[in-house]
Amino acid sequence: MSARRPFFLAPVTAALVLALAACQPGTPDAAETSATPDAAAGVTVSDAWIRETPPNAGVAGGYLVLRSGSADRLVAVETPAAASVEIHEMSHEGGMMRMRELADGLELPAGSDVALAPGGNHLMFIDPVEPVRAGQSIEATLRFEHAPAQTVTFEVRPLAGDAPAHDAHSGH
Ligand SMILES: [Cu+2]
Repeated sequence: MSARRPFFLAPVTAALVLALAACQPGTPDAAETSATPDAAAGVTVSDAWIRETPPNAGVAGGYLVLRSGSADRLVAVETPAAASVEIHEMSHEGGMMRMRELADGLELPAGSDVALAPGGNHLMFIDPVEPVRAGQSIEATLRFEHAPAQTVTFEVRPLAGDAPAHDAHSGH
């Protein structure tokens, strides 16, 4: 009797596998692919932060790392926390560092990290609605040429935030 069981079970298992496989094409699998961002088209955002500003500052710098699975472009950033947000690049002009708006947005080559960081490309939050203070967070929506828009939480870091050795070790 027991010798027949494998023959009986095998077709049932095969049928189940086929039924499950048939369900896959229409099923969104964003949750599964989030662990391997390069495998999917879409943009992964990490380390989003804004530098704390002195009172009455007219602008605040925003930084983050973007990684797109396919060639894309960051074209706009919107937030209720500032009058507007511009995407700026830094360039040397006549020996001086100057910043200017990237009118066509920021290029995101497929599969590489694009870092916006102090001293380089950055987001410029113009006329913050309230002073930008360390410990707060600010939400902003990133719009891309191809990928769906994405709302990101920017953590506000202290003015000395890009020199962590100073405050991190001062206690001991
Ligand atoms: Cu700027």
